[in-house]
Amino acid sequence: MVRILHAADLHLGGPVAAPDEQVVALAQGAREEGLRRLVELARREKVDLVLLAGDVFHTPRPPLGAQLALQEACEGWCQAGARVFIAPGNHDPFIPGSVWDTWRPGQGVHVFAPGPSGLELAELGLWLAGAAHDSEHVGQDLAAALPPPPPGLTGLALLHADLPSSRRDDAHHPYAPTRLEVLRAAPFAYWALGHWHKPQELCSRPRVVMAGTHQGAHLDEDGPRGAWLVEIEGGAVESRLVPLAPLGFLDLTLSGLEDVADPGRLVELVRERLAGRDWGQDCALCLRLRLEGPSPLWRDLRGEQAGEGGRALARSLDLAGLVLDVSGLVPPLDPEELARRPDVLGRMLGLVERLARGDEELLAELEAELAGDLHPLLRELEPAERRRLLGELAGPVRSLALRHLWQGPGEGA
Ligand SMILES: [Mn+2]
Repeated sequence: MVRILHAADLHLGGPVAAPDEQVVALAQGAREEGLRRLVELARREKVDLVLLAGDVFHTPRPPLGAQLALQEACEGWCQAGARVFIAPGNHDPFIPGSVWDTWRPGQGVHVFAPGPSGLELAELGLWLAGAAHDSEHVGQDLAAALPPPPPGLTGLALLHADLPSSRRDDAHHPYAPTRLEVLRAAPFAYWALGHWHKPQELCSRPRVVMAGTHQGAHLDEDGPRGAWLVEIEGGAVESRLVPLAPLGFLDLTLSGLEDVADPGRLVELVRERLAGRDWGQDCALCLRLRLEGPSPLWRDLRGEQAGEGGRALARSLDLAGLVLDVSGLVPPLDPEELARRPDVLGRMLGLVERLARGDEELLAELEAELAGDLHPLLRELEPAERRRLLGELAGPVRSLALRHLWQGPGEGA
């Protein structure tokens, strides 16, 4: 059996955002700590090969610390008995003067150069094909050009490449674009890919795996991140993601909090959503929590109290960092009933309800009032589209009015 560690998009030397000041130090060292964990994992699992599918560095000429970190990792992998293969990507293309151009890797480490090539790993019965990006914008389908395995060897492919995804309909991104059909038709048993930062298996036969980054860069790269352990035995290929990012990001929105009056219940609700996901050992979690809609908790989390509330929630939930967004949290009131009140809040909510209904007269008035201040992009829109967008402001404006103008029962507005 051959055991492989497949990782990509380490972006060494690149930033990791610290959305909360509590995680600044963690974020700074997260990529390199993640790399040390990759070495540990290879040692523990006794892997034969380490495959790094591009964007190992964030830039073609990364800082010295990032270069040393990879050097040390390669020494660690080799000492653990693994051979290391790297196929540079669009962030770290193999160009003159780049780190790959000047680095002299030690024995046991191979960096693919531009131009598809393959090499025989006869003792493992394998053929490994790969190619480096030779610019930041490779328009060629490198996957289609990889040399096939000679008879009798199992083929592996190592590449940084883009595929059409559900998010982006345009298939022609200049990052060695290819298609799943191309990968499926080629004679490789395992495609070790990089480029997308979200880890995912794209196909099971042949096995096509986008490794994902080993450490998310910011809150939008949420969910567990790590590297893939691949086992090849005979014709069978198994792969699983091992989460190991030192800093985990999670983006969570909770609504339907009408009956949540006590903070303990809120903590429970968040815990339920955190459970059931494997973040790996020693993962410091940084959560962005959006609370939305009417809730009695609004009172405890308004204005300056949101700061103290956030710190208390972070402690209760054992989080390394918490970004609490309560801008959508409103008092548990009936806006339509309030809209009938004869005061500022009532008048305001009355206008918001008309806005939400798309009241033509009000929208025309608003457009005239805002004409000089509208963003140029908004000004260029068709009037109907512009009015639709203005109408969408009703929700946020209603939240603002309720949060800031309503003082609570008996206190008036
Ligand atoms: Mn990339």
